[in-house]
Amino acid sequence: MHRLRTCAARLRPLTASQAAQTVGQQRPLTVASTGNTRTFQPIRCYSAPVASEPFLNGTSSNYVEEMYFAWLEDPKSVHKSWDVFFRNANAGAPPGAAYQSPLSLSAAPGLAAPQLSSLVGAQPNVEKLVEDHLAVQSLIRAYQIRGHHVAQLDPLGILDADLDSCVPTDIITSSDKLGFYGLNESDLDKVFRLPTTTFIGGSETALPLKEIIRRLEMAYCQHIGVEYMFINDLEQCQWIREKFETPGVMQFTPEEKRTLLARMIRSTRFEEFLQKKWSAEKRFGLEGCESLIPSLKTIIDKSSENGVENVIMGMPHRGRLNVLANVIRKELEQIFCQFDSKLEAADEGSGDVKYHLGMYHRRINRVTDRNITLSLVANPSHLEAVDPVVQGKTKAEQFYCGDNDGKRVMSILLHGDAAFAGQGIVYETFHLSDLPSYSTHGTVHVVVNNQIGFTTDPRMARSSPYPTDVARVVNAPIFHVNADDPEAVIYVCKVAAEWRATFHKDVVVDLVCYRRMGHNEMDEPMFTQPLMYKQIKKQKPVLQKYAEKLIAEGVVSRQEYEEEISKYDKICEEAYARSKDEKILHIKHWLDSPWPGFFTLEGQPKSMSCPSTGLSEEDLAHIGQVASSVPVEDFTIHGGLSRILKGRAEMIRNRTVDWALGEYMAFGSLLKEGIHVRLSGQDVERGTFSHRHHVLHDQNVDKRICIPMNHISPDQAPYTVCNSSLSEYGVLGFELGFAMASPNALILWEAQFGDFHNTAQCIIDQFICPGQAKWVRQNGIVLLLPHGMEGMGPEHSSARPERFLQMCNDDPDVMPNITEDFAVRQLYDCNWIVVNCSNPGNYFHVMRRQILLPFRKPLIVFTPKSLLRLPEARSSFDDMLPGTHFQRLIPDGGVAAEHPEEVKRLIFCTGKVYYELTKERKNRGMEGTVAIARMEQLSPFPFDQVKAEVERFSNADLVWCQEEHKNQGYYDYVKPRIRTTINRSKGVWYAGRESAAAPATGNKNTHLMELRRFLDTAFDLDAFKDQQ
Ligand SMILES: Cc1ncc(C[n+]2csc(CCOP(=O)(O)OP(=O)(O)O)c2C)c(N)n1
Ligand SMILES: [Mg+2]
Repeated sequence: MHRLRTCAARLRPLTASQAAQTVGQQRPLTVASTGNTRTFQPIRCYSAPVASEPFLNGTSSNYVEEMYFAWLEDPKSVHKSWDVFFRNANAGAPPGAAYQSPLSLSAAPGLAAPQLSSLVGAQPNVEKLVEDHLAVQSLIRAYQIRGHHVAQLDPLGILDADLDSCVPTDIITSSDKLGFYGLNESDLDKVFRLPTTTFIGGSETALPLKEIIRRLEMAYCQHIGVEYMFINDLEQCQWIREKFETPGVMQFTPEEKRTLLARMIRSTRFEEFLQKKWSAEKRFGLEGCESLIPSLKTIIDKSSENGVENVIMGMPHRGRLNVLANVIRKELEQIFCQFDSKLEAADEGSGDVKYHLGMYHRRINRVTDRNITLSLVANPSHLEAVDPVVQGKTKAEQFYCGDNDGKRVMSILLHGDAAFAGQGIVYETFHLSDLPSYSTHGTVHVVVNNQIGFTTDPRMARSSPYPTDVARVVNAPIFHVNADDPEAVIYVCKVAAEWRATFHKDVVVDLVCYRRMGHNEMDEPMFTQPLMYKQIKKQKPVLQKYAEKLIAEGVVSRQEYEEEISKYDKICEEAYARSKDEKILHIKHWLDSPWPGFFTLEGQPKSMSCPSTGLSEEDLAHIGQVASSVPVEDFTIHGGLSRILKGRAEMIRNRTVDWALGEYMAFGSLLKEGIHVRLSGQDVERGTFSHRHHVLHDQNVDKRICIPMNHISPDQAPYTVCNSSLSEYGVLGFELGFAMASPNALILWEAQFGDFHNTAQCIIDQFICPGQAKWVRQNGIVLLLPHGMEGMGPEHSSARPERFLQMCNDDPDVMPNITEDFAVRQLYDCNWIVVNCSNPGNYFHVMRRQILLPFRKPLIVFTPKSLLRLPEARSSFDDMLPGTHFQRLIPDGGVAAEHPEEVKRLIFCTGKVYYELTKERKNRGMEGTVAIARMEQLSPFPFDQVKAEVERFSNADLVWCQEEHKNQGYYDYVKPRIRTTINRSKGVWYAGRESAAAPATGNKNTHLMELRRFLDTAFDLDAFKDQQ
């Protein structure tokens, strides 16, 4: 490579002064382009040495580099003139002097390189030959790069799939375009040697120009448009060229054609059946893109042949029911009963519309006779939001089965054209594709490109030529295909699956199709796309076209074709009849991720209790020791880190933990118990606040790292800690998907600062909060959201607790029955758990509880910033020993508790403000009159413990104190619940910042003044007198 670069560097064009010395004859070249005639500046100086030729710029120099490679392997593989040129260049000829016109093309091989002094000398015939060969090679390259622009991709024949209506000037769409290359019609019968970077020759090494153009057109300008020349890997480009350029490569056996026809029949007749039975129901039919079904089946068959056992899919509304029926093979009666509005749901929760539900199915692949598991991940309406979720689930399945390179588990993502181009999450997901802790080793993307998004034309929907251009960012090849040519579709799908199996990189299949109906079956498309839909009405359905083709070819008879149709119609009718027997809808039949053995057979938790989350003194000491040492030899850590580790060792000696150690104890103990822990997010390895240091870096050896958490015990589960890409939406979606795969793992996503979670709002609103209610599947993902008003300005301050609390499903106005298992039952009933721990001991417990609970719920944790290092905010081992557990509410245990009847005020608070309140109380000497209770679990609300605390301080008034603004934070959530707890017998007064639009001030002084003000209120026992 180095030699090539050196040589290529010598091939660069001369500087202006060098060029001036060598300028020879210059010929203006005229070429006709569509419509007008353009005069080009001279582009070649043929009497000048090769080195001053513009063809050595850009793409051409790549071409020369490739030729140089080929020459290195076999000097005979390049034209004689290039052989001489490379020999001279390699022999050290100065720039501009390496080119020599060969004496004769038939000169004996092995001729010694001529003296450099004799190099210059023009031989017009030979020059013309070299010139024409170069022209032909440029022409081949032009087809490889731009052939897809003229491919016939649109089945309707009215739109350009690439929005770029101009025809490239260097593609020979008419014979006058030959002039662009300095060629003319008389050259068409001349034979040209083919470069090594094309496969159009098959076994031939030279072809007449006419045939070269014909073959290029066959390869690049028919129903397949291949976009790949941006890939900067020669091997990958060659691989693709071979697949598409080799003559006759697209051959199908009659058997394959019959299978394809049968699949087209299923796809088409399924939609027709639904239309017939439920003509007034939305189903987002596939009409116009029926070849999607055979396309997916081909990808799956081919992947199964290559060893894939598990395929995880994500897709939008379009054709989803068809995919469930004909790809995943969900029982038809189950699908049909979803159309019966009278059936009652057997499961709790809201359920979801039929075209959002997920599915999991294990079966034998009929083509390969191998077991295959197919799942379709449930998703919301929010287009593309499921993409990272699918990737996370795929990664997890790969991880848990030890599939390190994606040979056994893969993902397929389907997209609509408008959504693929428009939704930023697509880009975020692509950017995860090659990151070590996020890669799924290649995803096959299939775009249902019906050239419309609801009512919007592509021209109004995107600025990129193709809807698929986003995939270029990761060098994924893009295969555009006219979806009305089912064989072309099948071929590209085979290649896509092989690409994934060979290179383990993403690939895109762009099914250019149309949408026969409106956006849904109720919609009138003629309002907005009248001409397109006039054409669509005339369009013969693809099944009919393909059947006629096969009948004409004699592959099937009309009778066989009709029998196949009746066979499938009968299957549908029978399933329809069976669906009438269904009395009840079971959403749990639509689970996308079964958790075998975790629940009872009826799907219930195995108990309604949670064991103590405490840990033995030895375990605490042992994990503490790992956390404060470097468990590998000859590893030099940074001096500052040594001090941190010493500090940790000192704390462990004193049987205390700070926040980082508390977390270490939680993660370390779970790992020891065989629970995989995965912590992902921006800069999580060190920790945004430089407190965590889970990955140590050798100061002397580049990229040498050590993860002490993986040195806790020999048979522990692995710990994954990974700095993520700078994405919230994508990465949180990914971790949510990861957490779906298994209940026996603690999966955490940490925001850099809590407020950044809102760029992942869709994952929170659409998946995490209502996921179980919509799709039955529980999820134990943990969100760590740094939160706290510390004078850092409007951003970096608030994780927006109010939003999470507003979405909790518990009723503020109903006092629940306090039973013995109340605390666990409440957790079981909630949609998510929201906590704000004030000390590391409690944080440790809530992390462990997350796994020791017999069910899974999302956990939202507002985590501290300044408390990470606050000496008062440490915990003792005593708070973490066996028998201890998470405290939902930490009651006042100080002076106030000694004479509770003397307490005049009970302040409820949560999180960091507790330390400001206790300091203020001490300063004011009010420890006997003001009690402070910490609400550590905000939701589900600790009704029982709040009640006990209020009853204990029966003479006290009640204040909720928070550092957040009044319209933010927790007040609106806790106030009605406290009132319900006390049967509305007292008021709940507010001490905190006033309502505001921004979460925090940017001015430090204002920040402190606000703090002072609300502390004054909190301790002014007369403050609320007027309001009583
Ligand atoms: C994030 C998001 N925004 C808007 C919508 C509303 N919507 C539903 S379908 C649709 C058009 C989708 O077009 P396309 O991706 O091309 O899929 P098609 O329906 O054509 O198959 C829109 C805008 C949505 N579902 N999700
Ligand atoms: Mg569309």
